[in-house]
Amino acid sequence: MAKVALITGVTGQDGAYLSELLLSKGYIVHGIKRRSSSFNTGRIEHIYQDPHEIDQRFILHYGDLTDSTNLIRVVQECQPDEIYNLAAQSHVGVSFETPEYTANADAVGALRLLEAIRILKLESKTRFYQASTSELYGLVQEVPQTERTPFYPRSPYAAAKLYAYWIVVNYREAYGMHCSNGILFNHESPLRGETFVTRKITRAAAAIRLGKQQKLYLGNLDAKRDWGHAQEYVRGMWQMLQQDIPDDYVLATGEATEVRKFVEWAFEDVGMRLDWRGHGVDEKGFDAVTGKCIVEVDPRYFRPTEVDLLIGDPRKAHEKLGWRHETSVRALCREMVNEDLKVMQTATIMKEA
Ligand code: NDP
Ligand code: GDR
Repeated sequence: MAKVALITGVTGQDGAYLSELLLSKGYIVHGIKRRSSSFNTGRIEHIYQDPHEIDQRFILHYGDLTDSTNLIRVVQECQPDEIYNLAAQSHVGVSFETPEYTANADAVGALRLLEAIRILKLESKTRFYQASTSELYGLVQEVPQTERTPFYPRSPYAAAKLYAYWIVVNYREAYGMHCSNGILFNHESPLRGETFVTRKITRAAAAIRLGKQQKLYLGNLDAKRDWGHAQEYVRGMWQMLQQDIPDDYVLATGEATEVRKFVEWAFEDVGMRLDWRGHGVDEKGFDAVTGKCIVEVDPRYFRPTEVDLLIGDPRKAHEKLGWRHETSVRALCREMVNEDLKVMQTATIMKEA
């Protein structure tokens, strides 16, 4: 019998890679997608199966993490062996503008799914993965951060994810459910959402190289992140649910890079060298050959409270899951730039608010 998985957030970066992985392992994969006025399935088009096909193994359901009746019905229909809760309002900056919605989807959404499992009496059948995050660590308490480092969330997003983290631990302890938190550090790819900083940078470098954009406006260039490749991180999610005993795991590379450095690499990868001038809000990056200003700091992208440094210690995942990252952040940047050079040949530039 093929295993059945349900993925929320199936149309997102991780949802797309996880669907591919589970299909390659012979799973039947159900995904929850939101209704949208335009197509939002671009990342999963290549695995989409028409509902009229016989032997359909990839099945999409309309749904939303803010709608419990919908979630209960979808879980009842799929009877999943594994649920991966990846859906979220996942943008930290945007969470300051939509804090209530973020709490509803990211915190209560996780609770709704756990309750759906209980209401349907699937506690002993269904394993649960929660997309927890390094943003839980927030204000630096310890470096590098492990499963035991205290949390100090610094945004409505992180505070919502903190609730989700603890409700998962509580349902594991209270009801003996197989629930695990993956505390994942930033992971990127050519499928990364266009407003997260790495993709914003690689798209802009490609567009500026091709003469389709003049300037890249960014926020805090000093922030440091532990960036890995999303395709490798979804493997870790699956490995967590294959363990006999549920637990919480950090997935990270153990290496942190400044946003400024990532900008330099991306422009280097399109054959441009940056010459930085000024400091803080005045800081600007000039193309060393033409002398044109191509990068500028815009305070609109600063966050009311920032997370300065995230660097993870993935030793527990190495030892217990046998999980390891493979792609270096330098290679990740190059891969994203190369893909964006292809995308940008035909793309129209969308302006970020
Ligand atoms: P994305 O933003 O790419 O994808 C989020 C997904 O959630 C999309 O499919 C989106 O749908 C869906 N979604 C948003 N709100 C709702 C809702 N109310 N109901 C149902 N679906 C909804 O995120 P990633 O793939 O990068 O991340 C996956 C998860 O992992 C998220 O929970 C994120 O917070 C978490 N995480 C991500 C990390 C990273 O570095 N990528 C690191 C640590 C944690 P739509 O396509 O319609 O917008
Ligand atoms: P993050 O990712 O907040 O870590 O959350 P993001 O790429 O948005 O920011 C990383 C760092 O870059 C700084 N920054 C900018 N960020 C954006 N988005 N746009 C800019 O113009 C810009 N300039 C500088 C940010 O201030 C920050 O310090 C991601 C998401 O995927 C979360 O869902 C996930 O939980 C965490 O990673 C781990």
